[in-house]
Amino acid sequence: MRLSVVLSTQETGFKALAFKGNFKKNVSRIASYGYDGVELAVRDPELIDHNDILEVIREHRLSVPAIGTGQSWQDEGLSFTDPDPAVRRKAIERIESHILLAKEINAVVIIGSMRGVIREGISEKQAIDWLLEALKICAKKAVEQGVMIAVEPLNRYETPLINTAVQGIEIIERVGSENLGLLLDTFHMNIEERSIEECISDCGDRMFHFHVADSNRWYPGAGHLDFKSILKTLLDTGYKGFVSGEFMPLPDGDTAAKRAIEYLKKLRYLET
Ligand code: LER
Ligand code: MN
Repeated sequence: MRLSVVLSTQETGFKALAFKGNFKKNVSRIASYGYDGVELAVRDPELIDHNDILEVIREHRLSVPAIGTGQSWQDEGLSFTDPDPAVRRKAIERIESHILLAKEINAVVIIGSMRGVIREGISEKQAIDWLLEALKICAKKAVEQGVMIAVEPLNRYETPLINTAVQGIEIIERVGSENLGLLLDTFHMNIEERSIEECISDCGDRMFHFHVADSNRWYPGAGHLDFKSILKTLLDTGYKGFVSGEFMPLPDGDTAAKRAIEYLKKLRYLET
């Protein structure tokens, strides 16, 4: 099982990431701690130098399993369910641009916060219709480019749209594209699912990516989740992807990243 940790390519208001700021320095530290990859949180792919980024990543022999896109919502307010068609269009175009970057670095594109929320005066049906429309356009682009998209169920305090894996599977089945799967995140599952293990087993091979944080969104080992059981269940599904640390930089990003990998290595699943 390979491990990665989330690194933002720019400053952001999003709190649950261990690394942001100096890209080169951060990538070098992540590699030195023993990680196999970095998950890149990219607000706008047009504002970063793809070649520079690739060079630094390759220099440290790291993979990029996934690209997080949520900052387009958190920092710019773009979403698939905004009542303004121009904002919805911009959100779709933004994800299309993430898809092109993902193709270059062989990564999965994450759709988490970019689905948006249900705005006042908008019915749930309308929001879901907009979401389906956007996902269909993005899935078509993903198929053309040979890129996979992972939709992430998020807890109820972030959005009323797709809180559980069952709702996630329903939406990807309605879109009906092989290139669309799920990203499960232990922090969100701990809030929304009856059993984290059952949820992982039910999701099976529809899981394209996996996020870990403990119950308090600190690094794994800092809360009360049973990662031994969670990761065993994940491996039993045949999951071959990365386990990616998306946690708060507490007590600071470097300590959190080091403690996470130390703790997860002790569970002895990383060799397989
Ligand atoms: C992103 O992966 C995530 O888990 C969310 O909490 C972002 O809003
Ligand atoms: Mn997540």
